[in-house]
Amino acid sequence: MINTKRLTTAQAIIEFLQNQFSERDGMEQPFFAGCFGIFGHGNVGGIGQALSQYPSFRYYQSRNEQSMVHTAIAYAKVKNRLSTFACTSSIGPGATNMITGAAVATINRLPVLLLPGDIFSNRSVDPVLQQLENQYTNDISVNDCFKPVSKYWDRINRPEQLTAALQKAMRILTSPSETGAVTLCLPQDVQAEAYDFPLHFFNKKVWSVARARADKISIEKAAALISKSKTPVIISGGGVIYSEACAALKKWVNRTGIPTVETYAGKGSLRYDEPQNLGAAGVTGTPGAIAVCRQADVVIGIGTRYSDFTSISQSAFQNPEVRFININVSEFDAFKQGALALTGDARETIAELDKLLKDYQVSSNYSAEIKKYQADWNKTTEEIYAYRHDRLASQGEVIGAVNNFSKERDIVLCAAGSLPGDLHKLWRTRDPKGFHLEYGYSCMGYEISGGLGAKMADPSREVYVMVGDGSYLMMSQEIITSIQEGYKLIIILINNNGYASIGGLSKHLGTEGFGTYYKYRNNETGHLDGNCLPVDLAANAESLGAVVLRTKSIDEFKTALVKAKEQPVTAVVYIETDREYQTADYAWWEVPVAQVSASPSVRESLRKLTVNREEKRIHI
Ligand SMILES: Cc1ncc(C[n+]2csc(CCOP(=O)(O)OP(=O)(O)O)c2C)c(N)n1
Ligand SMILES: [Mg+2]
Repeated sequence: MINTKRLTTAQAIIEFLQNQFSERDGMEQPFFAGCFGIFGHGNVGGIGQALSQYPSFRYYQSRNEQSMVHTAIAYAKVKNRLSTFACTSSIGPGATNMITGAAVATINRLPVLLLPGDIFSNRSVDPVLQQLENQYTNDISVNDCFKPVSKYWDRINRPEQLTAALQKAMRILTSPSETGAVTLCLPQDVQAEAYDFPLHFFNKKVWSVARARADKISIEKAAALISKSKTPVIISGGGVIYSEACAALKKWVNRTGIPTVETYAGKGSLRYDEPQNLGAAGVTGTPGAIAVCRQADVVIGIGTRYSDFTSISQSAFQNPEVRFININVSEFDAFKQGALALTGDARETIAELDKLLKDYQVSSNYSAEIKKYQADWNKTTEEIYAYRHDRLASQGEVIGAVNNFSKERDIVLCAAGSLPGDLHKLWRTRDPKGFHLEYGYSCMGYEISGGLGAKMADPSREVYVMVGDGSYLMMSQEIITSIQEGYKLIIILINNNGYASIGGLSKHLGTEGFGTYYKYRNNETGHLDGNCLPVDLAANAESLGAVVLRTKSIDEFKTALVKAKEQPVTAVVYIETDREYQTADYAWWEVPVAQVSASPSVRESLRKLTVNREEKRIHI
C-alpha cells in the first residue's frame, strides 16, 4: 500500500511545484520562483485557495494575464531558462489573454507553466459564465486555442491525472531543446476536488539540465570542413548565452580569428569590442557583418534558429560554395540550412571543435578585413551617438546617451518598433545578459512587463526598458506591479507620435505611412491625417505611480537619467524624438508589395522587391 495525502488538485499542484528544482553544472535552484495570477470564478476557489494556503510559494498579482506571462519568461531568459514562474488565470478571457504570452514563450524557446482555469468537468452547470458553446461537441473550450502555442498541453479532468501530467510538463520545461509554454488546463470543479495523492509525489525532485554531446564523427567532419575554410563566420544565437558558452566562444574566436556576428538573442555573447565581433547580423546588421556573411565559405550557426532577420530573407549567404555547420541542442534547428548538424550543447561542442582545430587560424588578410569593418562600425556608432539633430532628438542619440550612462552589467530591454533594429546595430553590449530583446515574436507590450521579470531575476542590475509610444499604450500597467513589489525599473519612453517603424516600412512600400500616425480624423481627406492627438503619456505614467522626468532635449535627457537612477521606485524618462529621422539599414527584408496598384511609388517598390528577390538562395 502506498502512503497518501488528501489534498485538493490545486493544493497538490502547488505543493508539487514548490518541490521542483533544476540543476546544471552542479548549481541547484528552485525551478519555480512562485506564481503570477489574476483570480476569477475559474480559479479563485481552486488555485487561489491553494496559494493562500502555501505562502512559501509566493503569489504575485498582475494587471493583465498576457503581461504576467511576459514577466515570467523575461525572468526565465535572464535565468538562462533554469527557473521560471507558474501563471494562473480564470476561465474564458483571463485564459485566452495568456495565449499571446504562450506564443512569445514558445517562439523564443522560454519556459513558462500556464494554469488556465477551464469549464466544469462535470458539465452540470453548462454553460457556465464565459463558456464557449459548440453545437457539435462538448469536449472543447477556449483553452483548446493554446494547443498550437504550447510545447505540452493537457486538461486535468480527474485529480489522478495530475501525477503523470506534471512529470511530462516538467520534462518539457527543463529540456533545453523542447522548452516553451506548457499549458495545463484546470477545470474549475476539479481544482477544488479532493483526492488521496501518493506521498512521494511531493518529494523534492531535481531536474538535471544535461549538456548533450554532439556526435563525435560529425564533430570531426565539421573540424575538417572548418580547417579548409578561408572565410568562415560564426553566427552566434541565443543558445550560446543560454548554454553559458560565452567564455568558450571568446577563447575559440580569439585564437582562431573566426569573425562572429550576433542575432538578436545572441547579442552579448561576445563583448562588442572583442576583436572578432562584427556585431549585429542580418536585416538590421552592420555593414561588416553583412559583407562577411555574404562571402563566407563556411557558416557556423551556434544556437540560432535562422529567422528571416538573420538570413536576410534567405539572401545573406551568396558564396555558391557555402557550407553550414550548426551547433544546436535542438535537432530541429541543427538541420536548418542543409547544415552538417552538431546536435548538442554549445559550450561542450565549441570546446571539442577548439581542441580538434588547434592549428587553425584565419589568414592575416581576412583578419585585417575584419579589423577594418569593426573600426568603421565603431566610427559610425560614435557619429550616430554624437549626432545632434536640429529639431527633436534622434533615436540614435537617445540610445547613445543610455548606453554611455549605463553600467557594464546593466540590462537594456526592448521588443518591438524601430528600437530593436537600432539597438541591434548600435547598443554596445558588455555583458552576456546586457542585451534583452524579445525579437522572436516582437510582441508590443513585452517591454515593461518583461522589464519587471528581468529585474526580478537579477535585482543587482539596473534594467533600462526602452519603449515606444505604441508599445507603451499597448501594455504599461505593470508599472503598478513594479511599484507594488519594489522592483525598480528605468523606463525610457520614446514618443514619436505613432508607429514609426511600420510607418517607415509603409513609406518604403509606397503607401506613405498610412494608418501609422496618432492623428485626428481629417474630414477633408477622410483619413487619420488631421492634427496630433492630445495624449499625454508622461501624465499617464505618473498616474500609475512612477516618478516621471519629462525632457525636451538630449541634454535634459542625460540629466534626467542621473535623477532616474537616484529614484528608489520605477522612473520614466520621457522624450519626444523625430520619427522621420531614422538610422540607416544596410540590407533588405522581404515584405510583400501589392502586385496591382495605380500608385507609381507602389509600382517602384514592387520593382525593387523583384530585384532583391533575385538574391534569394535555397540552402539544402
Ligand atoms: C502586438 C503587436 N501588434 C502589432 C505589431 C506590429 N508592429 C510592429 S512595430 C509597431 C509599431 C510600434 O510603435 P512604437 O512602439 O511607437 O515604436 P516605433 O515604431 O514608433 O519606434 C507595430 C504596430 C507588433 N509587433 N506587435
Ligand atoms: Mg512610436
